[in-house]
Amino acid sequence: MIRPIVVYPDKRLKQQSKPVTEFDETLHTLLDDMNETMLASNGIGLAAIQVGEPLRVLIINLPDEEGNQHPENLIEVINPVILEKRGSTTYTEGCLSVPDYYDDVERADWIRVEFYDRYGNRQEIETDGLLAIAFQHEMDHLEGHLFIEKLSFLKRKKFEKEWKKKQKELKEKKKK
Ligand code: QAP
Ligand code: CO
Repeated sequence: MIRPIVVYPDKRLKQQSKPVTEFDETLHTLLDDMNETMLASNGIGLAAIQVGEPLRVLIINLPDEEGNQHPENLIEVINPVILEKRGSTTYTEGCLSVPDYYDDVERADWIRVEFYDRYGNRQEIETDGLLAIAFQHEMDHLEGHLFIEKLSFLKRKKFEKEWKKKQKELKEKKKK
């Protein structure tokens, strides 16, 4: 089932997510719903809190060169921990909870992460490039952080201004 996406400035996005303790059917349904929701919204990554579940769960599915997403490339990530990180890289990020805003964010360019799959098996991954960026972006959600919090003061002002303008335009449209 597609679940509604929680959008900024909803306070739920600031919540600390709790570790998963039961790798049961409820978790599997959450993961399946998150995947359906992400694909329906043209996302490449989604954290559980973005559908209102404060659990340390995230999914990532990076598209291929043609921009197509494949089910076999889906990574389900439970209770992740960054064990090591190196270097820095900048990427123009977006977020399903901050629709239609994109800006440059600096992050580590190589990470080693420990996590669990849906059955509770421990996994470890070393990665760089877009996958490393996606892991860090989604893991920030688990701590209640959004990419816009990482912008410079001026860029954050630019975001707030554009966001307010958009909200106003949406209100005008509703009146009609
Ligand atoms: C996080 O972001 C991410 O504004 C996932 O209108 C960001 O899936 C991972 C999206 C950067 C790696 C690099 C955003 C879709 C999707 C929008 C997303 C929109 C439609 C964002
Ligand atoms: Co996000």
